[in-house]
Amino acid sequence: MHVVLVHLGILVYSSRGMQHFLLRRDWIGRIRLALTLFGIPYTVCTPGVRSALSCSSSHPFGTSQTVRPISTSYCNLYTTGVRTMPPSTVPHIKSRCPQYPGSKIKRFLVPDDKVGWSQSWPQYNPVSHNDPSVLKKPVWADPDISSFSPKFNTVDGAVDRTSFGGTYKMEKGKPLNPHGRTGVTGRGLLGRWGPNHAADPIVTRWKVDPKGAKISHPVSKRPVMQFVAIKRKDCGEWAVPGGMVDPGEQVSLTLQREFSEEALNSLAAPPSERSKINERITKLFKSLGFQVFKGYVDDPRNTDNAWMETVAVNFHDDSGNSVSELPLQAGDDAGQVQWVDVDSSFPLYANHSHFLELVAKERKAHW
Ligand code: RP5
Repeated sequence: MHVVLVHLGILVYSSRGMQHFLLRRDWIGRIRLALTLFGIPYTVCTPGVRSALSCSSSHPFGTSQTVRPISTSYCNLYTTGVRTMPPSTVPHIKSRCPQYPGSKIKRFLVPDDKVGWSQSWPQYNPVSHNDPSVLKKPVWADPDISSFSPKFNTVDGAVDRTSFGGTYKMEKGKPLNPHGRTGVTGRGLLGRWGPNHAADPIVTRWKVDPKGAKISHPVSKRPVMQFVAIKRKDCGEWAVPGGMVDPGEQVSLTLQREFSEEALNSLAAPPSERSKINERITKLFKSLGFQVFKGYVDDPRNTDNAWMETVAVNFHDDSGNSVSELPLQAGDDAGQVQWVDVDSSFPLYANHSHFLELVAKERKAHW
């Protein structure tokens, strides 16, 4: 856990409405210098064994027209054509996967038309589940709801209990998932009652041929991007290397901490090397990034009373000689790490595909 308060930049708005973290303009030169100074062995992992703890089982109900399924596994693959997922317009899908991840718990199945709390459904009888890892009272988790007095919908001490979606409702003293029913009550695997805040760094580059020319997709004719993906140890799915925002932590710091831990394995490095990695990634992330997404995550761990929210920020190496040369090495929650082509057919954890789609559209890249 890192509780460090830093302020890395100023927020500006581009003419396209994208919120930019304008941190420094001279970052490329500094990164080149840093890359020259600190060399760490480069590792590209090969596909391995998929964990039995899967969070991608299929969903028995259909999906709404606003969601474009690209496989029969609704919980594993889908994209949306909208920038955000406001409550009531796009029903969450992975949050309703029949099997709750990391357990034998079966969710009470919720069809699309019964997701919204405004729909009366007297027969709704969700399963209560609090994972043993949460009940052990680790530092990252709240106590049981009956044994403390959290201040919901506000910043409660160091813990941010506000939602990007606005004020969430309470029922019988527990927060209600703003995206509706999930078939499970309690916290499941999540530490916080209500919103659990994360940050997702989307590090991208152009895919180039040996001569350095951009490679275009044969069908879309658009240039192909690549992003740094990790294979999650908990469920074996590929994902953006994101993580939880620690209490009191600035999102900008979470972005670089999680990237360092999961994609550069900074935690396994000796202290002297770790500080070099931190210095290097700090310089790297003080670049012009843009906020791709801020809001609810359709995470398979979500419950009726606990859910994931994130801020996803894109750091793009347009020239191909800064981020692209980072020495990738899987660490912490990541079993593998590698550059992956940005493509709608590549299945990703939660609604991370949606984030990549937004990046591809912003950069006029293949999707
Ligand atoms: C997702 O879970 C977020 O988008 C983020 O990528 C991730 C954070 O959870 P952990 O990786 O820390 O489990 O909902």
